[in-house]
Amino acid sequence: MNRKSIAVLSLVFLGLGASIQHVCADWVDKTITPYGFNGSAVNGLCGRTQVGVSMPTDNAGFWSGTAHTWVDLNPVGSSKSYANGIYGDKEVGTATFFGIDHAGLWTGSSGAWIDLNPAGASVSNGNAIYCNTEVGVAILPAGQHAGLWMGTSASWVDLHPSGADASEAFAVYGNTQAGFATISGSDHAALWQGSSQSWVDLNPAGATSSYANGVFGEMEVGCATFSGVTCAGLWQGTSDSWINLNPSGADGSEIYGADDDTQVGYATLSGLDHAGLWNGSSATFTDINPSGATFSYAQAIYKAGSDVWIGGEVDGQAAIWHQGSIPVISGQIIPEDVDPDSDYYYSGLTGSIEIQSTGGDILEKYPITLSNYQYYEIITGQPDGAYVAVAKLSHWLAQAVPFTVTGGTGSVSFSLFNGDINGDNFVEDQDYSLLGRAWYSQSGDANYDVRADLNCDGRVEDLDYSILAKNWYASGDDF
Ligand SMILES: [Ca+2]
Ligand SMILES: [Ca+2]
Repeated sequence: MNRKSIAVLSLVFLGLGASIQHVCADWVDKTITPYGFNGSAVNGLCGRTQVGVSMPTDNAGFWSGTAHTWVDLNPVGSSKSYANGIYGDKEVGTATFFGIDHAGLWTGSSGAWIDLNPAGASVSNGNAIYCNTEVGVAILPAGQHAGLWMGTSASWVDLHPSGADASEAFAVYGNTQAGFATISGSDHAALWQGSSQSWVDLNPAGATSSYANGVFGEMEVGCATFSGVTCAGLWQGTSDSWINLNPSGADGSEIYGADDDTQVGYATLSGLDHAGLWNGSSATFTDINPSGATFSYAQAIYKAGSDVWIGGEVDGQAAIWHQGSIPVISGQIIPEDVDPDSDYYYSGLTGSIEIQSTGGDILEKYPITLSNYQYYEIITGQPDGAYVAVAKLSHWLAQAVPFTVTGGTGSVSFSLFNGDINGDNFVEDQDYSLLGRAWYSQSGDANYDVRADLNCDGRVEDLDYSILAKNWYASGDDF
């Protein structure tokens, strides 16, 4: 529901797939750059799910609170992509095809990409989503126009105010859209209610430019520039309602998102941008830049009672903040019989993990990518108590292990039987057939099947057969 910051990417390298936790005031933060990437940013969040981008290849994706839960959304044929907004199970953003940006929509997977580029548009960007409405911008023959969609390219509604030089929508809440329109060469924060005619100019008196980056209920948030200083602020529907939130002593500031009575963004303190939050006045600014971090941005906030989550970035790494501790379940998932010299031995295997009640009801399910030494970490929404965790990796059988969540944390580890080549959670005849089809092949051969290479050494041969024979007719736990 907010605008992506123009952040300077850090060259600081924190380790692939690493989750690093800091404490600042009563806010705990965690960086969540996925395995295989060296930087990332959270652009939006809904509940405990975050959307954003991972670098250096610029892949759109989403997380469920940890590096290990990253799901890559980059569509087939796209050279780069960005996920900018999320609502429920829908993500909105932009993907680049043959050098051209197209706005689009996902529902949880890269294959679910829906291209929203309006007819006649040379370029478009999707910036935010709320319920069934997406907002953004398209470059049309008539110029740069703000607009909204309802899930399809054909649903495009042009919001461009009559007489404006350019416009863009950054945020949506209910039937309200927020962004800016360029009037006589100067960018003015703008508000719409679903049509170009509904446009309201929010530019505060005395401001040389302004942007509405976020909206929640009757409140718009963003920034306005006075005498060269960019100041965080909020509005309630009119330019006269502007409240300047620039903290005392800050060189500048900006707000990107809001939920309930809280606004998030950053303030520039002694030349460095620090993530922060406000509660409606400049004096309420709280600096949540982690101790030891150089710079940070808070992009989005989600509040559910006392459970408050903020998403953004710290030193060029995607980050989440939570008040109090971050509730995690962690441990190891050992895939048995892997060649210790294999690349897979240390990291990169993918699968999923379920948290079940002791009665077998599925409470949470997450995709996972293991990091170094088969470590995983997920954020749990479950209260303290007894549970069962079930882990499954590609050609290993599922294993259920009872465990408890105590004080918001749980620890549970697994050792999975190998040999389920077709992934049906049973080692039997079909797996034997697939092994036979790939028999004596090497990585790169036409008949090589990575699933049949049970010990992950790049060859399908006797050692793989031995593993199959050892676990013949074994079945996994319910999953
Ligand atoms: Ca099988
Ligand atoms: Ca092998």
